Amino acid sequence: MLIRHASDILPSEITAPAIHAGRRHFVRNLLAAGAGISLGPLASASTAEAPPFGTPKASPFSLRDEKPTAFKSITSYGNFYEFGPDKDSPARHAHRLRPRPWSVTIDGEVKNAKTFGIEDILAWPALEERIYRLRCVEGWSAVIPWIGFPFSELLKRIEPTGNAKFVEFWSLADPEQMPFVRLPFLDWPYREALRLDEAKHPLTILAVGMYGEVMPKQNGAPLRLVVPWKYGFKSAKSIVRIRFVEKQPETSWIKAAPDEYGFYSNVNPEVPHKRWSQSHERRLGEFFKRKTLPFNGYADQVAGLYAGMDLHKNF
Ligand SMILES: Nc1nc2c(c(=O)[nH]1)N[C@H]1C(S)=C(S)[C@@H](COP(=O)(O)O)O[C@H]1N2
Ligand SMILES: [Mo]
Repeated sequence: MLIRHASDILPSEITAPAIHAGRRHFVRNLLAAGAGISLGPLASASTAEAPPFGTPKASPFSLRDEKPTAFKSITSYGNFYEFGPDKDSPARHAHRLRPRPWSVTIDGEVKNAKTFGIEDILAWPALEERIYRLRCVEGWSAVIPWIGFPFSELLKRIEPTGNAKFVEFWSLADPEQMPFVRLPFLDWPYREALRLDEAKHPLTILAVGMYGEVMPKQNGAPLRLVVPWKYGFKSAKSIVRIRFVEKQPETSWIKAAPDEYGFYSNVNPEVPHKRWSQSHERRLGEFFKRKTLPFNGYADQVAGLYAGMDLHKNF
């Protein structure tokens, strides 16, 4: 008989019933979305359908000892400036987003520019659940069970040219769906970027869901970036374009305030934001602050990407 120790059990297994029910919900929503049908709330858990692409695999990169933040917290508090400037704006207004039909164009320094329908992407076989810390530049944090693909899955289907050194991520900017892109608050469309080696790092994922569910609109449906060692704003939501480029690109936040937002934006408790300290963070739903960890706790895996760089200058 196989006896497992508590430390061998993934958090996702501990929350198995909820996640399992959620997965059925996820799959059901995907099927409905693919067929262009909008469904009401789940009538009963017994309406389970067979997954069209397999169940997300638990990932060895998942956190094991930290409890996921409440789904309610992470879907009701956040930033998505296309829907307004307040922390509750995304939850209030993102219902206007239409995540189907949806396509993502891959272009720039690639040998084979391509446009993928979201259904194509959802059919990629490497779907995983990844439980990651998220640290926002404003000082709050969360632990989120994402569902997604390593960015390298895209690279299996796209061949960058030798000139590709950086990758840009462009969010949708449709004033019909996103009322605040009519205002010049940021340089729209929202654009973020990574160095190619950062994008290729196995921790970098393209997420299509969370908590066993299809991605909520306010969290960046149907496809968003997640880079767990960087501040949350690097993870562009509702992506429509991924562009490989040669030179380090401008990003929406650097354009807005170049002395406050650097290109790297690696979580760093030692480098304060221009207007506040980054030494501590408050986990959504908790009262006491905790210490912020270098690279958000992922230093063992990613510090090598920045060997020899002055992280005070390259913030
Ligand atoms: N397109 C777009 N993506 C975005 C943002 C945004 O305003 N627009 N906000 C960023 C910021 S500041 C954070 S902290 C995270 C928040 O993600 P969450 O709401 O899923 O926690 O999304 C990031 N991605
Ligand atoms: Mo943020």
